[in-house]
Amino acid sequence: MRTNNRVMVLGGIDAGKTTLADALLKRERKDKKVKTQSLIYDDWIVDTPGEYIENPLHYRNIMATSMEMTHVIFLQDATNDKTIFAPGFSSGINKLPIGVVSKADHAEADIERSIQILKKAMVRGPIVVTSAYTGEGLQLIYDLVRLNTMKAMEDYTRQSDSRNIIFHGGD
Ligand SMILES: Nc1nc2c(ncn2[C@@H]2O[C@H](COP(=O)(O)OP(=O)(O)O)[C@@H](O)[C@H]2O)c(=O)[nH]1
Ligand SMILES: [Mg+2]
Repeated sequence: MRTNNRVMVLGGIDAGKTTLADALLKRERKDKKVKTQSLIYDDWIVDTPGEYIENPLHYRNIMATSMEMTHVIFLQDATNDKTIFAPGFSSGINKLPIGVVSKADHAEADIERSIQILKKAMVRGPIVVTSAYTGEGLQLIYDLVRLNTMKAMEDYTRQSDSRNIIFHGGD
């Protein structure tokens, strides 16, 4: 994808951050068992270890890295009824937020629950339902990462006829 924009992927351990990054970059990892230990920069995506966001000691590093980004993905695992995001979490990072639900293909996915979780974590912004396995919703992420304002992301969401995207307007 040709863009100067950059996105950092935040989410809990096993939320599917690395699998999503690989799918977006159409990349096959040699050793899928390797845990993400540090910030991984690859092309237009920065993958983060779940430990980063689960440990307040790493917040400074997340904030410093986010300075170089245009967007931040807040990733919620559709199979997980818990979240690592405190209410309003996205407002602490002054970058364009994209809420993403992962593992929509999973038999135990609860997409509505995940959307509600992301609505609490995000003050405002698009929420996209995805599966890195089936590829569903990935095109929406490519499109959103090219956009440079909240207004453009809102307009994009409102004109989209995809069932996999909504715009959360703070309600
Ligand atoms: N069903 C399903 N499983 C997924 C998907 N994405 C990731 N997983 C699984 O979730 C687990 C954690 O994925 P990983 O990308 O390592 O999570 P990370 O810790 O957030 O980087 C792995 O077992 C993946 O195979 C998906 O789209 N669908
Ligand atoms: Mg990982």
